Amino acid sequence: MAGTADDNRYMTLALSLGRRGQGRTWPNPAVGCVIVAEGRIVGRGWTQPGGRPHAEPVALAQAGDRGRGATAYVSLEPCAHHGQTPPCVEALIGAGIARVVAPMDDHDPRVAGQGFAILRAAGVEVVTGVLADQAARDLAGFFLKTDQGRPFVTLKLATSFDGRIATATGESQWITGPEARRAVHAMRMRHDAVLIGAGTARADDPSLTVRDLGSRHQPVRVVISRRLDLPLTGKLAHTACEVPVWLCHGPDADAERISAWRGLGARLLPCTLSGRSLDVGSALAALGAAGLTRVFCEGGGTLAASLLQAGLVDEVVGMTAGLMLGAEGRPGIGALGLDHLATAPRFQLREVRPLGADVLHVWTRTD
Ligand code: AOF
Ligand code: ZN
Repeated sequence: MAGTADDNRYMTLALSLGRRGQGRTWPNPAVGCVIVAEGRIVGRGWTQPGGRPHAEPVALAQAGDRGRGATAYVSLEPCAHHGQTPPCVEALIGAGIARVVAPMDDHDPRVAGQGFAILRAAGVEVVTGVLADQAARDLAGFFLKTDQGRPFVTLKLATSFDGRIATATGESQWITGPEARRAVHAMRMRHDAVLIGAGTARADDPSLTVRDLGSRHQPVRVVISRRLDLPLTGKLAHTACEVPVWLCHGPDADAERISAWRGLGARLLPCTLSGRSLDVGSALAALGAAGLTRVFCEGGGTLAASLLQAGLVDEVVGMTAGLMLGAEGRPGIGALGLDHLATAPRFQLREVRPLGADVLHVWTRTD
């Protein structure tokens, strides 16, 4: 059954509440819930950090007795399984909710359709398919992890007009302006992890933390480094105890380096090789198995090219400055080994807007 205009309006709110949890609910999805009684919002909730409590009990607790006979808008099918907490369907039924509106089935096999079936069997009216496209975008990371065992990958490219990330001498600060930098920090916060290649870790000594946004939440910092030849004295090493550092390394990484990083507090994820490089597919599989749903890749060019070649980039966020660095500048994307246009990775424009002196453009994969 299709939803009404009101259903769309309240589901829009549930979706935006759900997005508040993005980056901090992994391995669980970031779900939102709104309870509406007689045209008034009586409860709001979203999945809490670490994935529990789920969105529904938070909203139901706010609604209290006003939940009786009300409609619950949930941005994903309510769960049906007994985990560490009782199923949300039981909480909804127990609170006397008369109608549940949701965009789509959960992909978790413990739920997958069961949640809706239990609600219907208890006499609750269930409406599905409301704003399903938007929900699928918001929850894409959770669905990819569940269905394919890997997180959603956003590739960020802050470049000159001609797609360069540094001059030939390696100067890279600052190509884009302060507004773009702030936007990058906000985007980092909505991802479970920030991902870079070893070359970027060596060249930039980045901290990859979220600063100046009044939040204490920090995404996991992931470095892909086949041999673990990363400085043990840099910012990542110094802060590995405070903000998680995970290292994806190859089978030939030095045992002493492995134990040195472990001693610093890093988590080590052994991966396989593809030719002479670390297989990015195996790295993403390791990250998915560790529970990550959304990864924000910040370079460099070699890692960006490997991900694109493997068809593992789901969204590209471009920030482009009005600056020319020429062919001698370092490219944001390394060689892709392409012969034909037809085989070039292609993306579809989803959003474009000015960002200070720069332009922000967001692209999604077309397949
Ligand atoms: C909901 N509302 O807010 C979320 C749901 O490990 P557990 O017991 O917390 O369950 C995790 C599963 O619950 C997860 O795989 C997904 O199917 C669902 N997440 N469900 O009803 C929520 N976050
Ligand atoms: Zn639940």
